Amino acid sequence: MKYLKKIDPQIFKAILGEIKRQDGKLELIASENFVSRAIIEAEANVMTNKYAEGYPGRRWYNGCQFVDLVENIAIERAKKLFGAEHVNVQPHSGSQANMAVYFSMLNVGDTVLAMDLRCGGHLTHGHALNFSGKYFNVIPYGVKRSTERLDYDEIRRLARAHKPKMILAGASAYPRIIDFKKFREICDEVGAFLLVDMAHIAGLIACGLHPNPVPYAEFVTTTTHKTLRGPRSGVILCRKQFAKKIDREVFPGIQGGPLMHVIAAKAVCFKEALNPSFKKYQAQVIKNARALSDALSKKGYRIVSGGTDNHLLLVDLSDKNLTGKDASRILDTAGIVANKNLIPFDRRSANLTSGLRLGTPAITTRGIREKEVAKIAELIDIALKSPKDTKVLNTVKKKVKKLTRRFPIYKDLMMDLKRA
Ligand code: DSN
Repeated sequence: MKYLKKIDPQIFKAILGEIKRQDGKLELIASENFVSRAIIEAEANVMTNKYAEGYPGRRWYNGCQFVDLVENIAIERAKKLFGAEHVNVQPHSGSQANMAVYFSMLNVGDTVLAMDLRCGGHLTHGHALNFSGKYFNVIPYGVKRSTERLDYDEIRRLARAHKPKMILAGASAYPRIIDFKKFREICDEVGAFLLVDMAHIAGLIACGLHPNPVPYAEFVTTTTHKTLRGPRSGVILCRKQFAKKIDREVFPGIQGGPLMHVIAAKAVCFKEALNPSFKKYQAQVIKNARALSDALSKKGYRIVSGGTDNHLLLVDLSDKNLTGKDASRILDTAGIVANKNLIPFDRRSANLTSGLRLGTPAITTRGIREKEVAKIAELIDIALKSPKDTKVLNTVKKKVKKLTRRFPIYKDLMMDLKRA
């Protein structure tokens, strides 16, 4: 980045700061990860210059032979990875992937059944200020109070009562396996089509460590940067019969020119995910999440639903005299990054929350395993027990630093930057 350093030292410095922050803190935000150097190189290059509105072989601009190559490779790899009939790799984000499905299949005002945000759903699953909540009649379903797991009988009851045109399965903060077959059965009973937003668990699904929704759902959307460990972006998988509708809705429906450099990076992400080593990584992500859940549980923290089947867990802080907001701020001071999160039936507002969401994709990428996870649980506990004790928080911070030094991330990038 020597050119950047010379031309725009302010931005150079900020990027350097961000690399150091990512390397020097323990990243437990469940939706974040660290991409490979190959993905960074695929994304940061001259493909950003190219306009390619349209699809491979039928673009509105000339000079698309190389970006066509890239997009076709990305599509074929994603099809293979998830066993999909048709793939659109152009959505800029998960939200836009979801928007394309809504707008291609629904009319404004149509009824949709989707997971309640207060129980783990996403903004695009019906938040009042989001396009989904503004333009569609979204009926929320939640989890059972006693188990904090999806209640398929209740989902069926709601589906029968409201006759939705679409049922949306998938979540941003749900630690358990989702039964897509059951969702399919409910959809068939009421004549709805099924959209699965698998953004959080796409990496696990790619490796067969969570059931694959593709055989059950007409549409599956995902981001590519969470467990899938690719660039920030989105993808739509669908059945062949909807291919034209979806493609038309992405472009020209809701997007213009695709980001070809990001599509190149997505292609590399899918190649990495097809490699057998990716399965080992995902299996370790789950082992680490379980280890974190068990260790915190032993220290007296209540884990929502009693544990986890995937890459994340939700810690209930209601009996700790701490809000999720306070807890995440305290942990950040100590070098541990996590986010506040509503827990099912939370009595606090979305701004304060009673929960803390913790995920293991990023720490696992840097090589951390169960033994270190137990240590991390201990550090979390020490920090949360002494929220106002600067001395204690500083000691935790030092221990976090020591741990991150043992498991560096972006060592080569740091070397390059030092040389710049
Ligand atoms: N914002 C993401 C998350 O943190 O779960 C969802 O897209």
